[in-house]
Amino acid sequence: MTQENPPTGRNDRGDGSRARSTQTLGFHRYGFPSGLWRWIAAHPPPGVGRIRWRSPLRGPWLTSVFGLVLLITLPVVIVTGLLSYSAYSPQFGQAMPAHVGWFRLPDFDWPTNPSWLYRLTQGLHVGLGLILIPVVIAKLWSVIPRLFAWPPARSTAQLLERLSLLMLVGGILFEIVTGVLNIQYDYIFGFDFYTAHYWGAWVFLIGFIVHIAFKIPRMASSLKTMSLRAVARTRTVDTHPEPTDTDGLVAADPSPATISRRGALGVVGGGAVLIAALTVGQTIGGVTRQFAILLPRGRDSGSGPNDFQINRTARAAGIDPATTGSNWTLTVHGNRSAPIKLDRATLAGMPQHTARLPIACVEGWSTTQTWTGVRLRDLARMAGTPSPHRTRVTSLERVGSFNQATLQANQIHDSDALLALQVNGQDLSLDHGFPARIIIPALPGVHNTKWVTMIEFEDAL
Ligand SMILES: Nc1nc2c(c(=O)[nH]1)N[C@H]1C(S)=C(S)[C@@H](COP(=O)(O)O)O[C@H]1N2
Ligand SMILES: [Mo]
Repeated sequence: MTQENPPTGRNDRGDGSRARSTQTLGFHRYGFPSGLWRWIAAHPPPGVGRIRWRSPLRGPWLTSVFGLVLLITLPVVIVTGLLSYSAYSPQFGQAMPAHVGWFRLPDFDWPTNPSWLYRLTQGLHVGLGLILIPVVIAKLWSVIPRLFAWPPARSTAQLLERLSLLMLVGGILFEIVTGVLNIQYDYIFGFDFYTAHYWGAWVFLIGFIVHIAFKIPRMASSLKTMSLRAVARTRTVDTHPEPTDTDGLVAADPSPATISRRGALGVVGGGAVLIAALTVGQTIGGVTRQFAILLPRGRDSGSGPNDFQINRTARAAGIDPATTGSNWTLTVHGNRSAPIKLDRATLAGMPQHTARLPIACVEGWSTTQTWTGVRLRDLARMAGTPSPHRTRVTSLERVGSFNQATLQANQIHDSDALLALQVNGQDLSLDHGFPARIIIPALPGVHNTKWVTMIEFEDAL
């Protein structure tokens, strides 16, 4: 590896001359116009290269510890994030952004079994994403001298590495900011959250892969330089800088330690545990929900059997209670020449089925309740379309992008897929979708349409 600091810059150490001469070779080898590069090297932007980073804790070992944690955990966040896209049934063009070319997982029908699948994947995506924020910050802090190294690169390979670093750091910060804002506020962006978060993820992922390829050997060797057990026993007074490294992480003129390495790891780990404690309530529910301060949306979700999280109230969705009364009917389209109209009493008179199923929102929260209603496959048969290829559900709600959803074949066929009339033994509240709502195992929350007014079963074209 090479020393990135200019001859006159900070961290200029004994090994600098050796490193510099290899880089001079680099110029020739990669055909860089060396005059231009020398000029760039000699003209750092204001401030860059002047700051002295003096923490005695910075060094390859500490960076590698944070790196290892992220190397193991971030793939879970990435994969569950991409799965979230698949769970929206991109084959129907309803995942956002709809057109992503090659940048998506191969098409497959999102399963309905186990019913907690999306609860798990999305809960992990959001929960782990939040919990890792202190680790990401610590990792960035530990490599900060590198981020401001000048000149930005001395060879083509280094330029690629720096570019990947930009994608990695920029990408992860963008994903954290958009993700957190999205769960705290309702789509406040001037751009579409899904589109931004999706493309941000790919920028980050490419940077991540390139970074891993560059850094894994360095990480592995750095981790061997100290044992975690020894670090856990070392007090602040005995905390000394790591040996000088060629990457320039170790401070050239370190200050005395004000916190031990174990203390620093404890702060970061404690931060992660704190966020976990403030988050899990949104999955576990019950009394723990009170502590879920990262829980999005209001906390007043009504009373009795309908007292559980509401994504959007009837009022917020502009539902006129007058349209949900005795004049409400469900229109069912299928292969029958005329659509069927069913009022609520007729639906309640049909065979009812009860299932314990979760609602799991893209925002990470979830709740499992006991739902009762008519099986969707019974309605499909009634409409003369016993094996629909796809099914479109429309809400009374006029505006908003969640007022309709397209469902896959397996999502109609599942014996627990319901048009629910009741929850926990009582009629749905208006906020939970009265007179009738969709509830399907493992379906992302957003597609469990409330205030249903029409269902269209369609055969394959
Ligand atoms: N018509 C309609 N249905 C909807 C929504 C909506 O805004 N309008 N929100 C969806 C979302 S994002 C979620 S997570 C679930 C939440 O259901 P709940 O409010 O009953 O908990 O309803 C879904 N059904
Ligand atoms: Mo949702």
